[in-house]
Amino acid sequence: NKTEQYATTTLDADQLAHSIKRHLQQSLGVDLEEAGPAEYWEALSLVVREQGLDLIRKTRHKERDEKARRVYYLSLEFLVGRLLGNNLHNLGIYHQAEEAMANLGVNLSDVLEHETDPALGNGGLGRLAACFMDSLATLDLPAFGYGINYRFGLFKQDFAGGKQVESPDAWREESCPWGIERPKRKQLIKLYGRVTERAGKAVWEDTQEILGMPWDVPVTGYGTDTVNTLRLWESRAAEGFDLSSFDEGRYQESRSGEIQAENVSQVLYPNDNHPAGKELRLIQQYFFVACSIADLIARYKRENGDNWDGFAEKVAIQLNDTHPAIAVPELMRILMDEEDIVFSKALSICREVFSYTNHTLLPEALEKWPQNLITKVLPRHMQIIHMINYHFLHTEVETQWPGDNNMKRRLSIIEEPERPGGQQMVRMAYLSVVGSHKVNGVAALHSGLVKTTLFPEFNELWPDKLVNVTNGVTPRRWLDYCNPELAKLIDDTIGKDEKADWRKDLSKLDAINAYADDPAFQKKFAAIKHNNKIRFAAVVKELCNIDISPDAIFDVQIKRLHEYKRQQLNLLHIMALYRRLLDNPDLDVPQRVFIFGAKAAPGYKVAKTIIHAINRVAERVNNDRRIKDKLKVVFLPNYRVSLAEKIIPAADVSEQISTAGFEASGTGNMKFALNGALTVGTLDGANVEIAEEVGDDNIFIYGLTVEEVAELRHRGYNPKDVYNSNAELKAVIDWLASGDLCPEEPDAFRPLVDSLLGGDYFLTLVDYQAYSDAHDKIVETWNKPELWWKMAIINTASMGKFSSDRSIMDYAKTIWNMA
Ligand code: 26V
Repeated sequence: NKTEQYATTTLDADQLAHSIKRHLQQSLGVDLEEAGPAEYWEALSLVVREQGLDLIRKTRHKERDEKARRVYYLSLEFLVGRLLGNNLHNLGIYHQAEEAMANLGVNLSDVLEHETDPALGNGGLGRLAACFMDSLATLDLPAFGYGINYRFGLFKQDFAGGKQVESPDAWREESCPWGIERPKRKQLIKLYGRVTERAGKAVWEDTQEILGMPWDVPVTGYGTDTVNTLRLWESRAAEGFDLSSFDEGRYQESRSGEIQAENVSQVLYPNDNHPAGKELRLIQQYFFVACSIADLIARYKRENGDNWDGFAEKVAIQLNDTHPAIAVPELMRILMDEEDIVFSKALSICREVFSYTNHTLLPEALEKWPQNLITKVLPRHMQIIHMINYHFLHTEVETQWPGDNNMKRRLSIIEEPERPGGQQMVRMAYLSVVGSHKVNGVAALHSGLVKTTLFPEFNELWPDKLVNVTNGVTPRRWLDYCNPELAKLIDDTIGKDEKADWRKDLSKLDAINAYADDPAFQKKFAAIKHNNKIRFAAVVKELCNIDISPDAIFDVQIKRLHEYKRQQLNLLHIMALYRRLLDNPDLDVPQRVFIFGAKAAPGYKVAKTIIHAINRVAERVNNDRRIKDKLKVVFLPNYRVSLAEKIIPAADVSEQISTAGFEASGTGNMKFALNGALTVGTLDGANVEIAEEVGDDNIFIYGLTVEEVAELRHRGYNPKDVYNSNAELKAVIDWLASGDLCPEEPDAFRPLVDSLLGGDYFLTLVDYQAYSDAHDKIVETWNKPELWWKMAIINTASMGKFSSDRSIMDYAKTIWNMA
């Protein structure tokens, strides 16, 4: 009987309390009397882990019995966030756990606060991967996530004198009950060495070996028994590692000169949108790719035997950006060198299996590796890349553009040096396109630009290859879990029987549109926002010791710090508002709080300068009694998923103000609108689709469009002209440059001022006036509460499209051929 075999978790509060006590005493060895929230957190996590393991096993059996087609999501980052609360929700035992804890005299929310965020990602790309894992399980799709179990996640951030200071995030040291070591599934992978030919076959030898140990994290789905696996690899020294060099007396040399096995999974690279080009990073990429491909092939063979003809029917591999692109030559190598499959067949298998998601158009973020480095670390793979390139240029490109050598040079996977003596570089994006059957962008606008500006020739060659899948976010974490009062209001309004559950079908929210004008509903909606703001104000008081009023407009910009995201535009405007208040302290304006959260890549000078400047302005503004608390600026240190869960439900205004054409999609924009914040934003990324869904009247769109940006760039633009013609803008930039905000280091903000006046690549100054005008409209709207809450409700009600369930169904249909 199937239903019995795959029965749902049904634990009541008493059973939970019993299991919690058992784990406290028998797994953790603590007495009930001495247990604090940290111990209760661990004990409850162990209870949930048992449930997860039980269901993960059942899911695997079911899939094995059904010989299911699986999708493998390869990503260097999974920014999963705290897991206990989310798992309790998904397993349907949150309230039981609340009751169980209450009976033990403990508050569940205090307990949940004891979990350290697993910060295994930088930002949008890693968080998207986590939302996708949630949706894959919720939709009962057979899936594995593959990544790295970093010892150190993204650095922790502090401020000293307003400047960012980084420290290591040893997140696992606290104890992490979620990962389960699976020695049976360990892998041995090779690096370095050389390729020789024997009997007409390539042999990769004299290699160094590294052991990959998998840690499995169960991924629960909402309202389903499906629990998928996130398999994260940890590197270890293999037995015999370095022995050959040891024998030859080169032990010392190789220990210092080459990468040590244990280092490979130590640290997540913190450079969002800018590749570091380091040998260790390339090895990280290959390490987790090689472990994962070997692992999925072994699974395929266990379930389907040795026949490769069925492989592409059972396996779909999604490359999350180009970071795992080395998977293409790795699978080619296994097929050709180990399985004796000829090149052309191997390539067509790869192309059936792989697809690639592009997450950025920023030229500096597009990965290129020196050919010499790949040859050193992965000599056989470099040969295979050459073979793929040769085939691609001399059959496919040649057929499309006969005799066109210029086209061959432009499309080559190998980029020739511009200057003599320069290096040949491997273009990982081209390798990914050539090795995949589908390539997708992450929002309609972005995918259009992928076709027209990033890969126009590929689009001509393969007109069906480039497609769009607009990003989404999981409504479980980003509404149900983080905003329980709003979730309840929605349930009370549209019903919560299984069919109407917006948690499983977010388009159900549309029914809320009917209440947008309803005064009683507006009142409830506004009261919930107010409560969320009170709770968040307490967080701000605790973390920053700043008092903010829940009656103020909470205006929020939380995302990585990057010039293209234009936190500096927000800053310039805040400085102008402050000056307006100083000029006229009795100005009749609502109170406003501007809230920031952002980490800068440790080596990104201008980004760090912007953080410093915001903090200095905050200090000045927050301590100036003349403006009577009409303006406050808060920069929360160490922005991360668990903070986002507290900020987003409390936001009134969502800042999505990137230079048009630069933000591929954005996903924070979706979370804010879902929680009833109004967006001030440019026509960039998914903002365009959000505006389509909510309607132009319910969003504050301003600024240059993609076409206008291109046109202005083409015409040539001098930021000094804008600076000289806008007195307010000139005044705030001069103030920044004056040293007044940082007397002990008067030139501190020079890098920012120079970036703005000497080029202004991201057109901050050009968009300034339109941005300021948009904010005037925000204030005007705030002063008409019925209008404001109507717009806010329409935003929540119109977010159905932006569920990651819809994104995953799009992938399943158009790319993975699974639904
Ligand atoms: C690039 C690199 C370059 C190598 C060093 C490490 C590293 C780490 C991450 C990245 C990816 C940057 C691209 C990225 O995160 N893109 C974001 O993807 C989001 C999900 O699709 C999207 O919403 C954001 O707009 C986009 O910026």
